[in-house]
Amino acid sequence: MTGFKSGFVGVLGQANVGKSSFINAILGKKILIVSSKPQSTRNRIKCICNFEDAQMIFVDTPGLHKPQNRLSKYLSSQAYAALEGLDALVYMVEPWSAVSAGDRDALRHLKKFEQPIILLINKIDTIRDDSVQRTMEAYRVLELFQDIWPISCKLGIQMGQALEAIKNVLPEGPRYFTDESSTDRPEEFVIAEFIREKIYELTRAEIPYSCAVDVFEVREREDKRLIEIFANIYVARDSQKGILVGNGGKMIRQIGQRARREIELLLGAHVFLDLQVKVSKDWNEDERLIKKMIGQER
Ligand SMILES: Nc1nc2c(ncn2[C@@H]2O[C@H](COP(=O)(O)OP(=O)(O)OP(=O)(O)O)[C@@H](O)[C@H]2O)c(=O)[nH]1
Ligand SMILES: [Mg+2]
Repeated sequence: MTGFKSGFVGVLGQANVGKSSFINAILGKKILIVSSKPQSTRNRIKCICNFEDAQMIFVDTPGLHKPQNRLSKYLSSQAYAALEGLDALVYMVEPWSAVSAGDRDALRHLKKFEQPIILLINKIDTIRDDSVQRTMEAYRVLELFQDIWPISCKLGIQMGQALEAIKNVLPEGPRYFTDESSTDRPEEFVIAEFIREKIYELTRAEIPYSCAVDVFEVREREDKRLIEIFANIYVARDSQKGILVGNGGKMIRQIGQRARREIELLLGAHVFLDLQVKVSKDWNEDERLIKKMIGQER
């Protein structure tokens, strides 16, 4: 079809600015995990958005941040690696009135990026003064962006305009993905992510950053309308196992209940979820184990 536009659009920015929230909002459903704690996204994840006149494949990335350990170093490197093969980039910030040191650093990397970049200033619902205008101005003078839009993923402010701005810079191209799926990742991956989201929601301090989830079996029962899911949660130390399991198993039960509800919505079926907590000693400080546990990059 002539005039059909398509392309791969990376979404990059500091940790916690709302990159995954933005993609979920555009998709109109929740595929990506969202958390008030930084470093929730660990992988580059492609999400496919179909429109009558366009197909946009958004590539979610781990938030940029100062690396504190091996795992977070790996995450930052994954974010920059995502720039390869993109047709356009969304760079996302919050309305902080100025360009932060972290953003300056990131934008230096982007000087070499030759495709169009759209700046989205998210969370404008949190602002009462003129910080949005000041943020727009601070970024405009850098002359790096094809377009700049203040938005709120939470309240759905100017999402249509942001989407149109992205579509405008995409080339004409084919529908790269023809099936119904919203992501290039297998179902097991999305399920594991939902479990991880509940760990982020319910635990504190270093616990979320010490967990990795492996969904190793999903089976449909023939006698009942039920999907049985078996997953291991790996922690880095024995003491973390105790915290995650909780008193009399209270914590892990709560994680399981919350995750099960979301997985049922995703799959549209009743779910039995079995979670086991295991220790993989210091996995988040060991590059080989990090790649094994979370590094299924494509
Ligand atoms: N007030 C407000 N909060 C938002 C908005 N968009 C996202 N958030 C919140 O910001 C937090 C971070 O959102 P995420 O989508 O996980 O951010 P992210 O950039 O993907 O984070 P990382 O994957 O850790 O880099 C969550 O608590 C969201 O609910 C918004 O428009 N307004
Ligand atoms: Mg994210």
